Amino acid sequence: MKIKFAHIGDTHIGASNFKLREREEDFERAFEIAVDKIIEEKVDFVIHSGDLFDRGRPSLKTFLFCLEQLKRLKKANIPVFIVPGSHDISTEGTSISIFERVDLIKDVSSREFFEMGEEKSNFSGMMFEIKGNKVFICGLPGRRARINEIYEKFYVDLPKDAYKIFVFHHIISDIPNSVPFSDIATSQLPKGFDYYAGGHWHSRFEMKYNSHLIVYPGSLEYCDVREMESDAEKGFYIVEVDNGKTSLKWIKVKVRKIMVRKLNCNNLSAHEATENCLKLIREEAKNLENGVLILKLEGRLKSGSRGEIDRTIIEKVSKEFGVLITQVYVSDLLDPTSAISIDIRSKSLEQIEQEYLERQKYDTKMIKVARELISILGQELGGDEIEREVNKACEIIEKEILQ
Ligand SMILES: [Mn+2]
Repeated sequence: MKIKFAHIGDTHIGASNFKLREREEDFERAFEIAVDKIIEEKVDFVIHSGDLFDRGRPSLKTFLFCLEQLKRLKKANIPVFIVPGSHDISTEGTSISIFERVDLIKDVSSREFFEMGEEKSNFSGMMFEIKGNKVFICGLPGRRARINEIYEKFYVDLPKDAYKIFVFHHIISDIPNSVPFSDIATSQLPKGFDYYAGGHWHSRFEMKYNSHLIVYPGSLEYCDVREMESDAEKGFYIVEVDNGKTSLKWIKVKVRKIMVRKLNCNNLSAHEATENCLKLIREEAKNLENGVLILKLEGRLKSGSRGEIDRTIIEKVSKEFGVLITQVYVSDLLDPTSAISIDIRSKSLEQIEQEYLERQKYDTKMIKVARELISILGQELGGDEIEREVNKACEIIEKEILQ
């Protein structure tokens, strides 16, 4: 058995960042590049694990763009199988059903999903033959309501002689840091499939499940700043099955440069912090090539307030130097007198001290000295001891800071 398919997901066509038309075009461009590569790779079919569109009712422009791309796949004789994701569904249904009517896409999510009974529900799937190989595809749409119950009751008659793919748009508990976003325990996934095509989680993730593969390609473009910070790459998978062995090839898709920088503003005035932002923009502009720059300011200002970081001049210089946009975040920047609040539940005094000093953005050396001083000054001392401890403190400061 030899099968080759593409697994893509969370393409969010129609999405944008910072209300920029350019970023909306980037999402389209990413999809177009993916379609180019899919055609180039001559795959047998495409699996899309949901969130084709960013909204249940995409704009006409977005819809027509997607139509053109699906037509290209159709022309290349590559069928597309999908489950609607959470973003594809609106109160009126899903726009994907329009593509289905004109035979450009096949929704493999079970119709029985909405008519579930009390007992085990027998879900159906789709069987088709490609180059003499049988492939069975079955899936669930990206709905949240009663989702645990639905997975518990999920039952499907699996054919023996087919390659079996389960397509779903839910977050499993085994994805690191997915809590509190996970929808189901990994063990709730139905057994017996060869490939589990996941969507809804926007970062690339692969794992083994009863010696088969669970795969999330993640989103095709950076949907928000968190993804810009955490994900090095975006893309999708080409999956090859050869005599029962499934292998994955990652295809990177990059449309625009995105750079995230942290800027320590400890002991700076608001004006100096702004100057540092400008300096960084001037230095990095040539590497950015009309890209997106995210500046995260942190530490405690010496004077002025975080509201005085001059975004107007930052935007102006950013444009002058050919950066598409510079976004400045000040949520981790402290004003000279603002308090730091720390959740102290189930933490030791040492942990609280450490966290407090880290939040102040002192470097490791300073934190070490501060901890020593706290411990010295925290003792109840008398007579000679005081002088001895003060000398000790001075030594530490001299050794660690003044040298
Ligand atoms: Mn999504």
